[in-house]
Amino acid sequence: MIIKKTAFITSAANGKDRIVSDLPQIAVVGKSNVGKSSFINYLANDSKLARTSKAPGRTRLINYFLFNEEFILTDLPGYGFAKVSWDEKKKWSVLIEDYLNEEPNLKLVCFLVDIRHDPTDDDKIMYNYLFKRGIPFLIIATKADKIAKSKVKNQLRHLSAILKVGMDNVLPVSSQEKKGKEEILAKFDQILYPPVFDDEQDEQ
Ligand SMILES: Nc1nc2c(ncn2[C@@H]2O[C@H](COP(=O)(O)OP(=O)(O)OP(=O)(O)O)[C@@H](O)[C@H]2O)c(=O)[nH]1
Ligand SMILES: [Mg+2]
Repeated sequence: MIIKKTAFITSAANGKDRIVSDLPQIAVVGKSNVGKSSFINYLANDSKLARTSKAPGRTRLINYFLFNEEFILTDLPGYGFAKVSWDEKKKWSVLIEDYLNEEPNLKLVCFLVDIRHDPTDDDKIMYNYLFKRGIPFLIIATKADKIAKSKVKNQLRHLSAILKVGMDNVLPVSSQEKKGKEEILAKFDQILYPPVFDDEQDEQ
């Protein structure tokens, strides 16, 4: 899949602002500052599409982006950011949870974790949630440029063992060095356009 055209659609601060569209959706989740918005910009090849920031807690709404007029990528608020009031945390977690629970066209979650660190307690909550709900997800290990190239494979193996997913489902990415998106876009292709086999032919 080649991304040729992207556009910001809108933001939602609560459930009633969420958009209704027949297009398939792919959500990007992960702790605050893990690199969700940068990842979206890297996929889009547009550093200004989603707002990024050195300070955690930048994305506070659900932001919807149209990709190739084919699917919608959603940038969700990051979780686990300590310097946010309890009320605001509650508001974000309801926003995230309701979206994951209720969005009928959600096809895949890109679950971002920092390649350098073990999953946090909040990551484990998110993992359990996705797993229990049977939402397909892909683990994306961000900031791969921050560790030596020779260590990347070991770290992916380590993350896949902790999260009990096959190595195929843990993909490294560096939005800064612009590396890793081909494998991720190939997964998007697989999910959005699964092969259709003709049953009748099998029976002949
Ligand atoms: N070295 C490096 N830095 C990165 C990479 N991706 C993101 N960053 C940096 O990490 C910081 C956070 O990036 P964001 O994309 O804003 O993170 P986010 O997950 O959207 O954060 P919230 O919106 O606060 O949840 C910024 O300073 C980015 O420049 C990467 O691949 N490599
Ligand atoms: Mg963000």
